[in-house]
Amino acid sequence: MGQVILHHYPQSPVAEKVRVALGIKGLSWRSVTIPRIPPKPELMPLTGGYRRTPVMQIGADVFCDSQCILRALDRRFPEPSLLPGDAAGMPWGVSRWTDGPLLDLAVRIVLGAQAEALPPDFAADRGRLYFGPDYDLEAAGADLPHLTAQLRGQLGWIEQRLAGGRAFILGARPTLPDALVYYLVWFIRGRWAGGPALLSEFSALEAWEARVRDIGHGTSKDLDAGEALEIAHAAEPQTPEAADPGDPLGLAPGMAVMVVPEGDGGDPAVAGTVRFVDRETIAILREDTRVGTVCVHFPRVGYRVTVAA
Ligand SMILES: N[C@@H](CCC(=O)N[C@@H](CS)C(=O)NCC(=O)O)C(=O)O
Repeated sequence: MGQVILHHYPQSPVAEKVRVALGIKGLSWRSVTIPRIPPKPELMPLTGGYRRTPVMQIGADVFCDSQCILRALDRRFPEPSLLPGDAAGMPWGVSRWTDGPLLDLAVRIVLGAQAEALPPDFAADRGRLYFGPDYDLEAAGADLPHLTAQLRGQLGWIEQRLAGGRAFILGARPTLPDALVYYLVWFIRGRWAGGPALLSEFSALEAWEARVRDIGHGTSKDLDAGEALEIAHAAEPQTPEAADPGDPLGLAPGMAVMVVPEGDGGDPAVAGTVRFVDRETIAILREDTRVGTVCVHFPRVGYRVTVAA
């Protein structure tokens, strides 16, 4: 089995979610540090244009989006499971809250609170990516008391869940919902001056946060980006061909498609040929001069697939 290679940078909250999952599973992995803003010339040959963080590579298979990454990790390394049987399905529903409205709120607070101090190129990139072409980080900064009230109420729900002695969100051991909530708490505490004071109200949450922090990130070793490309070039995609007769778009192996994150972030679409399709995943084959044939995986939920004309 090929080694897990994570393309990320230390400050990325969504990457922290995946790093915690690698820790829960106690995995050894290779770490490629990518730039925080485009261009990302040594990531693009792998993803075909997908520019978000993190991306996971296993040989010539490339997994875009933490949803896709976590699912692939749980399938390849089933124990300990991120998705215990008695909670099957539900954690993905929870992720639509944590990665949707809750992340949006956290980003508004973190970027809004330092709107004037952010490097202009970073502010322009993230403003456009998270809030669309009419972004206004100063407006978020001016709305901080309201945004904080929204966040505080929702952190209170997590506090309620953890109060009463539950060590982790689903019980005695850490699972996907812990990673889903932890990365936001990590982001709020580490990147917003008001974070520690806000969190100090929630004692059960803080005790849980320390337990998740102590899990760590598994064992990682740095890898040069160029070497990661060579690894992809030397490998063949391992993704089997799969069709889904119930697919609402009629997608089938061999079709030329474009895949793009939903929303107004200006993300580029990735072009390829369907290799694998089911309810949760689409994987497409694409060619690149630096890596040969790679198979790029995306979640279905949160992504728009169009059949190329
Ligand atoms: N839905 C994606 C969101 C990823 C995301 O937005 N990541 C942020 C970093 S935490 C990002 O890509 N920022 C821009 C960049 O790194 O270029 C996922 O779950 O992986």
